[in-house]
Amino acid sequence: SSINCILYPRESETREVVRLDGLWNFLVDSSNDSCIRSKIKWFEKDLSKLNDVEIHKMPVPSSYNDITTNIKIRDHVGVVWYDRTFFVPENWNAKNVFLRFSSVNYAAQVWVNGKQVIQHDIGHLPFENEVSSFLNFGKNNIITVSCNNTLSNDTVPQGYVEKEDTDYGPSLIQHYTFDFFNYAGIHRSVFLYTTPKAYIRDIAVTTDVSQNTGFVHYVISHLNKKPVNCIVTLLDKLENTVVVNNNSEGVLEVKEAKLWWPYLMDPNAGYLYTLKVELHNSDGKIIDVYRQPIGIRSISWTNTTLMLNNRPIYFHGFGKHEDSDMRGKGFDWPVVIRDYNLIKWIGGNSFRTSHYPYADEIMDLADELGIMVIDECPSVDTELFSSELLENHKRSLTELYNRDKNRPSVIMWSIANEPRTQSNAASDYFKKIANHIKTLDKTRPVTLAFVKTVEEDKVGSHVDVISFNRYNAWYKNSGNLNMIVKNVVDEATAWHKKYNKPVLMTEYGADAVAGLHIYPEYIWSEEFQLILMENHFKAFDILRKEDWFVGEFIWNFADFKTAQTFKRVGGNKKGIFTRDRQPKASAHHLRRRYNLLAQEL
Ligand code: GCB
Repeated sequence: SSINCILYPRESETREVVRLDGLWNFLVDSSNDSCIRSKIKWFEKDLSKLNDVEIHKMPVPSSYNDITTNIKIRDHVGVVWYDRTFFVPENWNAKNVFLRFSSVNYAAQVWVNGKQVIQHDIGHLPFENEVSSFLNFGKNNIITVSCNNTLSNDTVPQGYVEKEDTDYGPSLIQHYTFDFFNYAGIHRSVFLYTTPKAYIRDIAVTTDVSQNTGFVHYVISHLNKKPVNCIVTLLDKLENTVVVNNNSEGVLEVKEAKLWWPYLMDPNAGYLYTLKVELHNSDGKIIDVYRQPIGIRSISWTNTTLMLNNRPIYFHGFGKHEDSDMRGKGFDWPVVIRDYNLIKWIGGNSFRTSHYPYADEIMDLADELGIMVIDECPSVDTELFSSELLENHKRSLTELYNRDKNRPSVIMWSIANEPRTQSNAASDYFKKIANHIKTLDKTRPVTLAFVKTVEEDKVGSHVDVISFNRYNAWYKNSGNLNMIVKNVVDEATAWHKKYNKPVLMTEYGADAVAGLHIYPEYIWSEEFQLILMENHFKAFDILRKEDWFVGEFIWNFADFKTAQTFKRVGGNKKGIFTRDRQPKASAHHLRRRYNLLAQEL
């Protein structure tokens, strides 16, 4: 069992947080090779005590695929095992101790001291459980994690596994259509944290704006047996009290509120207040304290515009990936901060978390720096719409909503990337998916990145904003740069005409191998990527005269690794930055445009 992660682990007067990041022991389960070792219950062992050549040191967080020199580990299909020991202080005895995984790809089972404590199966999303009763206090403990990377027709995202004959006997091969390497492992931080026995379980905040006044609606849920007083204080950036309330539910009115704006629109960009929540018992003693950062802003939309604080917004940003050399999808601060510095250098105001939720810490920075985010759940390329998939897909959205609901940077939910939307089955399916997220959240619009043509599509009426991906002069009319402007303008217009909704382009682009120069421009060269971009800009400038055209996102921010195919040269090269985050010619060009757009805001 596992409970859904709601509040990010934060230290306070009443809470302690410890990270279990660092080196873990790692072993590939050979069950697929039908070998005796697969029968071993690894969770009953301590890998560090076994003298076994197959046991590796594995950094956490990281994908395991690119860390060793073993091709079998890189391409492994199935289960791997991780373990490590950790010390629990004696005085944690009196508290609740939670174990939280910020993400594991994909299906994870967790044991503490040989007893199973958590099971969870969707990647890119956190999960946790209270493990107090499994711990040895004042002693060492052992934690074991099994992680299974196989994808099937009912997992989010989907894939299928086949047993194929190889020169060394039958072997499992994972097939998938999505265009990024199927990295696996413990991708983000692992936390141990404590709460008091009676504690704040969840905080839900929505905000609204009228003139200069902000309204903060909040609901606190707490777990406690006796009655408690809930004191909610809103603090500004300098920790001055703005307003206090003595209810677990209410509305705070903030006169002359400092609104949350994207960084290009306001010097107070990314302004965050802190909602300090305290539980007191009847004699006024503090039971629990949690500080939740919040931003005050409003989002509204019509069939032609998307507005932030009652001002129309135009996105100019990126599709991205969590991807870097060696680390794969493993969280890494230098990569995260380098990326934000490059976003600022280039003048972007937004990104889409293509094609799965990004790390909490990346989202925290979007809140704090004032970057708008289209928050995408991990559904990619769906074409078989089973009821089991529907339940899993809904669950991925529930978990995403629970994690990100309080974030000012999240401007819109994206419920899927490029599903095959031409059938009635797809229409029924996405109607249910869109209703599901709309039931959870009425304050944000819902979109989907479409790839089927306007004529074929049967899903557009279920979302609030139409996003579309199209590769003119690349997959379509390859090499022909003279068919871009009209095609882009016509397609965007057709989407708007068909559904009467705001439209944005979530993907366009061309692969370019950094350093490959061919003039006149020819596909795969830096010149080609640049001119392709230039011609899209012409289309966007025509479209921007229509108020319903609300944004442009280049695919992709940086080069990234994919499955092995003859269509990819060491991965997808559509980045305007290389995989090690150096600019191609196109990055300099995009920078000129995004800085001009910024001046118009
Ligand atoms: C797409 C996908 C994206 C791919 C991209 C490409 O439409 O949404 O995941 O990487 O095209 O480069 O083929």
